[in-house]
Amino acid sequence: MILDHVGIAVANLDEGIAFYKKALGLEVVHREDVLAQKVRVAFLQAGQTSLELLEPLGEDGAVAKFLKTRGPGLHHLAFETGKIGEEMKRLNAAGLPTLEAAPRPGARGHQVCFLHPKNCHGTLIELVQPGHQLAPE
Ligand code: CMX
Repeated sequence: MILDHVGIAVANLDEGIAFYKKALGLEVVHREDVLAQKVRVAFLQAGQTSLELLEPLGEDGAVAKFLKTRGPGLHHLAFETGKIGEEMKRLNAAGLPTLEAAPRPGARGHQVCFLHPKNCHGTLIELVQPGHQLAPE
């Protein structure tokens, strides 16, 4: 699978963006509030992949909890698939349970699911299926 993006939790999105621009010359290519995930995100292109900076919206989302308990830094790795439903079935059958029973909407109109870091050697893994690859109903 192709690495789609690297998720990085930050306390302040604009300060995070300013750092990656100043330090590495990375530019924002997309910004969005993902209310279902309780995050405000910015994607910064980094060659063939991108960084997703994640600032929590509110006190009780997954990223808010991550920042409180672990501080800012690497939050997840996201891999692209054209067949997220099939990949979920394959993973579940292989004893790697996805956190969701079915794909759910994520940033950029993509469908996403997650694997718990405890089952992935300490790293939260996301699968993403770009919206334009969704099969017609
Ligand atoms: N990476 C590595 N370890 C993590 C982690 C992460 N992102 N998030 C939590 N953990 C660790 C905790 O530090 C804790 O470790 P210890 O037991 O050693 O202290 C353990 O996992 C906690 O597990 P839990 O009780 O299940 O924990 P949480 O309530 O913290 O939930 C998780 C963790 C992965 C189930 C939750 O964050 C989740 O559902 N994530 C998926 C959704 C998400 O992250 N959305 C935001 C991104 C959205 C986007 O990309 O747009």
